[in-house]
Amino acid sequence: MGEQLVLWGIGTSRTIRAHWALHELDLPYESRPILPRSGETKTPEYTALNARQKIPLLVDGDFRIGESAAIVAYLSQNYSTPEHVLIPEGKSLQARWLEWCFFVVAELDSTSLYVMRRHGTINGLAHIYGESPAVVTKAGEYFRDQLRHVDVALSDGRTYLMGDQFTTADIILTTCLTWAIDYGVGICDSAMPYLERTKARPAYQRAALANKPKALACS
Ligand SMILES: N[C@@H](CCC(=O)N[C@@H](CS)C(=O)NCC(=O)O)C(=O)O
Repeated sequence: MGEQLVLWGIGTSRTIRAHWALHELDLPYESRPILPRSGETKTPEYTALNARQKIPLLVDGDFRIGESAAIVAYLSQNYSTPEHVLIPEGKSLQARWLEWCFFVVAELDSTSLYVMRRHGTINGLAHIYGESPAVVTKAGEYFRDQLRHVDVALSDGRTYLMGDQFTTADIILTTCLTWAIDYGVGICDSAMPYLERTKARPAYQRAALANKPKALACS
């Protein structure tokens, strides 16, 4: 484990999660900068690695894992050190951490933002999945409604979702908030200073560079 970490995929709000966790944990890795909707996830070489034909994918020796939230959880569980930790200690705090991770992935990403992307025309995939302004509007409203729970959590003055400790739940949430802003969906008041804090982290800055395509090659 850890002899050679290889991360496939750049350019999306899902791929940056894995780059960010690697940088937070200060792990050396090799980046294979393939892009979505470029044909690069469909090549025989990549399909042999990941039959789901999606990015990101982390290869750790003989072990391979996809799904951005699972990748960052895997990295934090296996590579946290006393200096670099991305997961809280103790059963109940770990359960709470998982709850936040699932909440952000299920309610903010998959049910809301990704639905907007699938059926939207602005930066969207309506040409593939069908245009539906009503669905986009409803998904945006649902996002705002679910964001109330984040607002309540952040309004008690805590620095990160779990309190003082930065965890992978913050990585996933930050990418969703950024994605929402890009889509013109308003975010809650407490989220703006929160985003400033998370994005000011040096590991985020490095990950953003690592995740950036050299030339714009995807929509
Ligand atoms: N739930 C997955 C979603 C991964 C996903 O849908 N990735 C897209 C890019 S964001 C992809 O690889 N699509 C295939 C392609 O465009 O070739 C995750 O969080 O990792």
